[in-house]
Amino acid sequence: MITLFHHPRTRSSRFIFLLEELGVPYAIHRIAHIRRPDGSGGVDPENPHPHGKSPALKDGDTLVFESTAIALYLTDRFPQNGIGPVVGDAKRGAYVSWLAYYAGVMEPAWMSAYMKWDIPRGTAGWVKTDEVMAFVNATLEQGPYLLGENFSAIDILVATTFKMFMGSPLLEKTPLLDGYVGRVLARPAYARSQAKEND
Ligand SMILES: N[C@@H](CCC(=O)N[C@@H](CS)C(=O)NCC(=O)O)C(=O)O
Repeated sequence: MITLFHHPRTRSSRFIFLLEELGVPYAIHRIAHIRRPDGSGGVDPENPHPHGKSPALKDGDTLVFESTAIALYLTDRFPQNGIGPVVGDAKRGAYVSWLAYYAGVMEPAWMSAYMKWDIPRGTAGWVKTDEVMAFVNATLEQGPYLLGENFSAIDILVATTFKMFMGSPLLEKTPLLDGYVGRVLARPAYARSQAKEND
């Protein structure tokens, strides 16, 4: 049995969306509280994440943490709905690259922009958001989704993140991005996930 450790309106919400896409049975274990930037909250001792963060996932006794690892684990474990290219698929390389890029480049890029950290080009392991967006835009111009014709779990991570920031000083709203986010969030699995958000 899959159990998603979830706290409403955090990064774990994306995995309700993914699990709905996969159409497999799962349970949601609500994380009672997480640490908040203002110093409130705290680590829930029942949350198996090593740092008390949201999300975490258990598959029987197997613990999976880190959003991109959870995405890859789930789409490999449940390949039937084709939500992530598996080993042997021509898109597998692009899929794992985008997952790693999301965690290792995109999130640090936006976090450093938000914190106003100046990242000198050429020294950090990531690039600034303008370079990220040039790559994202060029990719989305080729196909409706990041991997081309087919929707995958990387679109869940990226489109839900863009939804949060689009229109703020951190991310300009453009017809291309707006169309992409709208396409991903129009999926019935997203609506079903929203209904379970507060479970
Ligand atoms: N790198 C982690 C980040 C998870 C994360 O930071 N989640 C936030 C909520 S969106 C959290 O649990 N914060 C509480 C804390 O850092 O203790 C992932 O992608 O899964």
